[in-house]
Amino acid sequence: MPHTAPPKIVISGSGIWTPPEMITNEELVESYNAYARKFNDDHAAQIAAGTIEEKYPSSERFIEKASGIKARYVYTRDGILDTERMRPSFPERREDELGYQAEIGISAAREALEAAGKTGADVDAVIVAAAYTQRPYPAIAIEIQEALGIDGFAFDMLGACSAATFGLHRAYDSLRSGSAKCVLAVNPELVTPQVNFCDRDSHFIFGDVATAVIMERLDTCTAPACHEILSTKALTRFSSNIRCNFGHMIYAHDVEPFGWDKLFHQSGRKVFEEVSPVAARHIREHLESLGLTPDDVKRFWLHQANINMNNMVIKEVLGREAENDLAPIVLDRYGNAASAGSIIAFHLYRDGLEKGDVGMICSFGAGYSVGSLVVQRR
Ligand code: CO8
Repeated sequence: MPHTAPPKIVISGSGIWTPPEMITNEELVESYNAYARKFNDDHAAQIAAGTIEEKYPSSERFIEKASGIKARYVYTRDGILDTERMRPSFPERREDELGYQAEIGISAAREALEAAGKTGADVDAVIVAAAYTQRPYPAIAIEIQEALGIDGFAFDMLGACSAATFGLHRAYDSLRSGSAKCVLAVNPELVTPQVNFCDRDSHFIFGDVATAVIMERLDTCTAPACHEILSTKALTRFSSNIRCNFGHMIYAHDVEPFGWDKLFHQSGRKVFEEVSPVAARHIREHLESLGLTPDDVKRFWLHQANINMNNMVIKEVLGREAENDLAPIVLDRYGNAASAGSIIAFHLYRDGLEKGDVGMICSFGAGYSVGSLVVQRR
């Protein structure tokens, strides 16, 4: 049998939907502190008796220093800052209306299609990859497929912080094997409904966004510039240090369906200390496997959970501090947008590389999971 080389695969377009509304640290802290004062007043007797823990105030200075986050975009501010509610308000949509995640995913997808010079008719696979899907079925990906007039197949996949990169890995594998010829990968990260805005440790972390990427074979690409995928690499290690226990079993559990553990919760310090070295090692080993050194990489588009974590990872990878544009930061204004962080960074900072320059997209976090793609500007 003659050996045929696998096709070259490229990212030919990317897109983003950024919510029109934003909440600053100042606003979030003001509302949390008002909520905490009222909670302490309402539970003064139990706090004095030691049966309930007092709530301590949140601080803007802490948030910015500990995380690098100054503000976050949100689908809606409605309800989040209301001290009687402390969660966003999303009116339930009818079954014949477009769902929320499909809506934001479609906006990002349209921009990605346009950048790639493609229409829905050119695409034959849709992957929705996110930390959450708002329902198990029908898949959000199939709803997006239908709305954009795409043939072929579509499916949803979860993967927490690495959903987006793992989704791109699946797109790459499908294109290499020939099971698809043009893939739309979408990350509708609508995460604020899962944030515990009553939890001082995590109320400031997350924001909403949707990102999308078009991946295809180089020989079908008509975009003026594209990024060839040189290699993909993934790693997972089980940890409950970032966890959400909400799921379909709750109906049968006879427990409080909206208890604190059913929302996002984590041991942030442990995550920081355990994930950073794993991510740095993964990046070095992935590059080494291609005969590359970290200094060969012109841009790192990293997961956006914490600026100190990104600085630590980059310092460990390079053995020195990085220049400003080597590993762009978007979490100051986007917050942690779950798995979409590295794709936001790629989308906003993909320009400025010369033909032949190498870059790396890398996610790390819940699971634990690390996912990377080494790309080359063409
Ligand atoms: N204001 C003031 N003080 C505070 C606050 C606050 N808001 N929060 C905590 N403190 C206090 C603590 O109580 C503690 O006080 P003490 O010293 O008296 O005990 C002190 O500040 C220090 O606390 P920490 O040690 O926890 O602070 P850190 O410096 O570690 O910062 C972070 C906390 C920012 C959470 C940091 O640990 C971090 O970012 N870690 C990495 C976490 C991470 O990467 N997580 C991944 C998230 S998951 C993901 O990215 C996507 C998948 C899930 C999507 C879910 C969407 C809902």
